[in-house]
Amino acid sequence: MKKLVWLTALLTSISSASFADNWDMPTPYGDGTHHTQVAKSFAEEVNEKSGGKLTIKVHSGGSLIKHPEIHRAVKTRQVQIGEVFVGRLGNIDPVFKLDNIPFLATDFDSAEKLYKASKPALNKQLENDGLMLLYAAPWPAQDLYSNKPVNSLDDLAGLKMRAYSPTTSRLADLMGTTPVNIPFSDVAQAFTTNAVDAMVTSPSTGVNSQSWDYISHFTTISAWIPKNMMFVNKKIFDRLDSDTQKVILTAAANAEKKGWELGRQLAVEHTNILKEKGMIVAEPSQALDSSLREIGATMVNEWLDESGADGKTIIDAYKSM
Ligand code: PCA
Repeated sequence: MKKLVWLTALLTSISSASFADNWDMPTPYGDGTHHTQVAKSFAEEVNEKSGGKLTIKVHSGGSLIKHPEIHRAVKTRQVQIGEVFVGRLGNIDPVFKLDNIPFLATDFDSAEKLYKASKPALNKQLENDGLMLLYAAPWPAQDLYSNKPVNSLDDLAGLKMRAYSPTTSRLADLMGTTPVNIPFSDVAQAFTTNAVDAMVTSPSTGVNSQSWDYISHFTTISAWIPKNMMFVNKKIFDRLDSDTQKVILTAAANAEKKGWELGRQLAVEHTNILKEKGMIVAEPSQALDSSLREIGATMVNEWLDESGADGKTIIDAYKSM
């Protein structure tokens, strides 16, 4: 009898162990970035609430899989779940490019509307690759870093501009600068070795890379509010029992809420840190602002040409909100 009890206990532990899933989650940015903090709290909530059935391990800062490979790694089930910067996928489909179009949605309320308007297309595009969107969270608005005051685009003419997506390369062209693709991890070094002269990114990325050590001027052009998104391989998600699926979806909704709150909060806090650290923070001159807005209008039109009827549906939905 004792043997039977022992055997039953053994079988139970084997079967529950075999039902416990372990997922690896690569993220592109480091632990200091709010996106990684949100990803970690998402994973912790799932690990805690799934009652041991699912454990997600976060591998931040490209430590398991480098940023350009994360989308494919989840698609091919090399890993189960992952995070990417939406605009980076611009060459897969125009809906991803929309995330980096300047002067279309420059404050958080508008950015939330644009997200809502583009979500069906975003979902559809991810589904085409066997992926499912879990949540998306914003960066603070994108501002201009330079080594001199920029009163008009002439002040930037011919400079090397960091780009981080197909859309920002196009922006650099239209600004009369030369785009240079530099991942976040190499930003500080790129400036100190003069591989780039200027960049458009959030105050958070300045703080995360200690921009006051390598650049002096920060102009608050508030050009757009890009996002990172978390997605899971749909087949892998579908294999989970419905309780665990619910746990994931609830944690994703919580993560999205937290991500938007943090984006709004850090936009202010991180700009203040740049000031405190001695960077020269200025609002854009009218000349700079109006020529940037013209470029924005050109880029919206180019995007509409590229994205056709699907793009028009998104922009119409956004404008009617
Ligand atoms: N920081 C990221 C993307 C957008 C942002 O604000 C970066 O510069 O790589």
